[in-house]
Amino acid sequence: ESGITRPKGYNVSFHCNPDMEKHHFGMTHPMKPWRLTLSKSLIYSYGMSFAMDNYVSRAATYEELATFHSTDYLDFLGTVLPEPVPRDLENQNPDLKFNLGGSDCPLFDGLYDYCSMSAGGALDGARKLCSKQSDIAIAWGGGLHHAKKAEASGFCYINDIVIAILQLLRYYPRVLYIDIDVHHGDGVEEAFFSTDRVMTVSFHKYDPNNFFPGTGALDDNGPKSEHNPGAHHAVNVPLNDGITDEQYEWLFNSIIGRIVEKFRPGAIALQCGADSLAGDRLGRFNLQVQGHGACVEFCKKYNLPLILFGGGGYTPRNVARAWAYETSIAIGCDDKINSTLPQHVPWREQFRQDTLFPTLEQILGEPRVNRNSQKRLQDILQHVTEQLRFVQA
Ligand code: VJV
Ligand code: CA
Ligand code: ZN
Repeated sequence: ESGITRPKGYNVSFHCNPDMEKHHFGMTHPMKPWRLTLSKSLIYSYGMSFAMDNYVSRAATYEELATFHSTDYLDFLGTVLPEPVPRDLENQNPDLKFNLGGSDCPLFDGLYDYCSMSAGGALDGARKLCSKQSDIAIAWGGGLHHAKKAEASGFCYINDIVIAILQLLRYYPRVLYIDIDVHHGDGVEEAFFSTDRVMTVSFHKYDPNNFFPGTGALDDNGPKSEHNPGAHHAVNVPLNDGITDEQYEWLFNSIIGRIVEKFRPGAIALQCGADSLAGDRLGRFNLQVQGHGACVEFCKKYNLPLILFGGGGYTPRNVARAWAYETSIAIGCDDKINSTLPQHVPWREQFRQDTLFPTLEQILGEPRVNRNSQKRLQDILQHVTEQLRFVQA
């Protein structure tokens, strides 16, 4: 008895495929598709599946992948086989084709199936929005924002987000893309650099020499070449280590509020990378599950067709908490679920604490020093506000 009911006249579709989750990037690689299994186990244990339409994602077809990716790249991706790379050479292999086979983007068994399922879920979700069969679509297996037209990058091979947004653009004149992964959403930004029909906004840790991918400075706002309609349509929010829920929420709400008002999107695509949470293996922020979820809540309030993607997230117990909480926000049952984890959730010991909302002390022991001054955050908001003078709906 979970007490979770389906809201009338309001549909959330949930897209996943258990076959995707069994793939391995390698024993010690930080990207663990298994985190999707842990997330679902929490979502199902809370009884949320009864309040959603659940779909097993199919693999996207070659033609669907080719709406963004080059056929050269797809052909190679479809035929390469995992090849053990000698340990001492893996970081200095000089001629990786399409950046495939290094330590960030290794070749593994079933790679093409893994990628096409991730894209299939995202694309199905976008189609549910277009057909008005759902109000919010969820594809936690997607969100692979670094992949380029003909290049793998940062654990991402196929850019499911770009493919899903291209689908949304068939029905909606303008799409707003928001990216709260701790890394810069460079692949999505670049894909839509020359159109004014997509506005991309990424919040990320920025340190060009020490943090991947090194792009996404405040004044990188799209090529300002003479007749580029896409100029000014890339918003970048570069942040420092240790940002807190309170600061992030203020900045997120202020920036997204202004953008929605000016750009008037017909749909919102939100990448919910969970590596922006405190205690992430690769991340640097101090966000808690509540602060991360507040971004989803804020976007939902506009009552626009909304698609939620996964993305990064390298401490699986925190990823599962965030995506379970955000699923509850999408459904509208966040006020009904118990903050104590369900008694019978599989892998309960993985979670360490039995709460959905661990405190910073529980997560980190000692919080990370916050290197974001209020002055700097105000300057960022000021820059974005000025940038928006060049944007019209
Ligand atoms: O920083 C980098 C690139 C290097 C070269 C490769 N070495 C391993 C690391 C430095 C310059 N890559 C980043 C990529 C981050 C991708 C984030 C993806 C997302 O969250 O935005 C969306 C899904 C990086 N940071 C950390 C690592 N790579 C890393 C890779 C490993 C590893 C440990 C750390 C790969 C294999 C193994 N350990 C065994
Ligand atoms: Ca980001
Ligand atoms: Zn990331």
